[in-house]
Amino acid sequence: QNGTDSFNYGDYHKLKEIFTWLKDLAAENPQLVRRIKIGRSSQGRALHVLKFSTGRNRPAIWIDSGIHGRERVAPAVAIWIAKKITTDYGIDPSITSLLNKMDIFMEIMANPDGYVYSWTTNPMWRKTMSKGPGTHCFGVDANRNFDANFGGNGSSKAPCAESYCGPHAHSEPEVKAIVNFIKNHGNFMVFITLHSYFQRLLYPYGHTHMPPENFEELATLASEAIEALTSLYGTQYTHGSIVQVIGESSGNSIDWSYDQGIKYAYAFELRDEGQYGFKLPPNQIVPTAEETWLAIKKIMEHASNV
Ligand code: ING
Ligand code: ZN
Repeated sequence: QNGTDSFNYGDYHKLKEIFTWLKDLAAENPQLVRRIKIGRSSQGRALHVLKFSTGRNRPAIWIDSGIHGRERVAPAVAIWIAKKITTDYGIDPSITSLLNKMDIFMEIMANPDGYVYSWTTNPMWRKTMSKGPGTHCFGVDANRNFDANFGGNGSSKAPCAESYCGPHAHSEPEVKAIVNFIKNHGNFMVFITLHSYFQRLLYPYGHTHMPPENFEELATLASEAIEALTSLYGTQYTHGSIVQVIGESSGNSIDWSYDQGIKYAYAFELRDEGQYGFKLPPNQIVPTAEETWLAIKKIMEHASNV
């Protein structure tokens, strides 16, 4: 095989193929990319992070995808972006100067168990695959499991619910791995999480109607990011705080990361607006990735210049 060059970026892939791709990308770019294992899922699968770095002790950017099993386009977009970083470093002035100042960490498969279950058994599966006592239902909504008003409005305490927050904050090893990694690192400036769908760019808060301290800055930067995104194919996005746009949602990752001091915390809900929903046709993967990359670069550039 030809490693990551022969990978089909215009299609969805099983976990096994993605894990091979992760390994290949690091092996092909030893100067730039390292693969780090930050933990294991409930079912024992590795939680891998790709580290893009050209120096020591740098402030960092976090990008995760796949925290919800069925949102297949999110990891597909992240895979394209990771490859793009390796091909454009040294060529594209924006990513080159960024990587000369900051590191990028990408956790492409944040919920590998849920991803596998959505391939094998239930294409609409969102949650993790952890099992708790006293119920036949399984799985926790990892994006309600963070310690940010855990268990509050917009999450459910019922184990069978889609938005089940779990027995306690950070009960999910997938969540705990992110929390530990970010805390131990201590110098993340940007936290981006990729979801689908609805074409939205969201920022804190989801657990309170109180605006965060730099709300104006977050909103202005979001509109610039969207403008860049739309410029490519005309895809329309809306932006706003989570409470404004989708209502209360306690225990989510961007509220948690913002309260850790990461002042640029954003969630993308990628294409489309509902025509195909979670089953976005594969021929939209690369265009979605290309436009999203322009928005992500705007956010990273801003953070690197403050
Ligand atoms: N949407 C996200 C969800 O978890 C979100 C929206 C993102 C809420 C970030 C809070 C924080 O509900 C999807 N489709 O998962
Ligand atoms: Zn999601």
